[in-house]
Amino acid sequence: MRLDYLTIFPDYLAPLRLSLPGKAVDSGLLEIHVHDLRSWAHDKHRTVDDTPYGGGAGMVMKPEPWGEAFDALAVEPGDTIIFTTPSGERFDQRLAEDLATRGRLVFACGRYEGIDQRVIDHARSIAEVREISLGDYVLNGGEVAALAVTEAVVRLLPGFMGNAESLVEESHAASTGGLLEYPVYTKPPVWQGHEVPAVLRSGDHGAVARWRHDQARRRTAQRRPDLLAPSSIDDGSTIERAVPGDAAELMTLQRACWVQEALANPGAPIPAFHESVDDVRAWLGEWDTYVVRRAGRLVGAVRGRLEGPDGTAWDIGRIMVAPDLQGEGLGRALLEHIQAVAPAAATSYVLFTGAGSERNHKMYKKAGFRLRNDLPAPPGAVIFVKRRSRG
Ligand code: JD8
Repeated sequence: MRLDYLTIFPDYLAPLRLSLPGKAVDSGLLEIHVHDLRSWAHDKHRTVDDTPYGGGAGMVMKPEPWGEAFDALAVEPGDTIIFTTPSGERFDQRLAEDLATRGRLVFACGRYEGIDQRVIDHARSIAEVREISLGDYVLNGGEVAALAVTEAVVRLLPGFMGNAESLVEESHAASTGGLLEYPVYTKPPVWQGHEVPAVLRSGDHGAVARWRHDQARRRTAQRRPDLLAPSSIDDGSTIERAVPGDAAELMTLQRACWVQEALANPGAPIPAFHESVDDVRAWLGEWDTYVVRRAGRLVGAVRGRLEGPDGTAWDIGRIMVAPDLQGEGLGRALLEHIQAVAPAAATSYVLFTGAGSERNHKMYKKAGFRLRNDLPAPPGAVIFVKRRSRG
């Protein structure tokens, strides 16, 4: 991959030669060229900025030096010009993975109040253009963002990372379902009175993997619920927080879903049958409720809230999947999701279902829930409980 940088502060990009890319250059994996934009400003002061048309504070970068620079760098249609700008598309791992497929990236690092818009418009006529923002905060120029994008892209290049498989387990990597990383530990086993979690020294790889996954989901739920919100269902359906406007569809769906429960549990009272839209709207205000939509149709839902004597039991309920879509894993995904979004205070999960609802029993046991016949349950129902694994 070839990387070119256009900037009025070439020294700002000196780090490129230091860390990661340095080795890649030596191994021929990478070509790095940093160019001073003033090389294409020909007046005595090598001016690259001027006052903004329409007035206002600050200065704008003149178009001519950029145009000449693109010509001098022989930028061509197969190349990608990256303008780092606060008004760009948000940079993330998915975009990094996309840019890592390119042969040449040309970074246009602006300063002042920005670059004359005609430079971007012109660039679109000679190459692929991506306007990229590092994040929702204001920097003084585009160089820092160019450095960050470079590191995130170059480390994905085949043959670059010493141990490629470590890429697999990273935050935001598609392979981890976009979850944040789990906590990591190394020797000594006890430090400053802090012990390494016993499961990590157990040698039980299955238990370690389950612990790490749960830690990653818990961290993500607490720190970045937005990463969880989209969906952990890989068929394009989205899991979203329910809104009052979902009440009517929810009322309809639950009536459809509990018909099977009624058939599987003759004589058992089914509260879901007797709730009006207003009743549903009312309990939406008392429960954290999530709905699954597929092509706009509400096809599944689940709710959760803290209960129990000390408010540490995450009571899960109304797991529902449209009868015509059952058996595709939507129920399992909803059960996983509602556990993941449980607040930190939750130390256990509890739910009940019809005593005769064998298929539900199977799903809950597979998800690590235990049938607790010793606990009081609503008429015709049984209780399932699962301890929440702690670090
Ligand atoms: C390029 C000039 C400064 C920005 C007036 C402050 C990226 N995530 C990001 N935040 N800021 C930038 C960025 C800022 C830049 C330039 C990128 C060129 N500035 C300007 C507009 C307000 N000053 C960025 N990527």
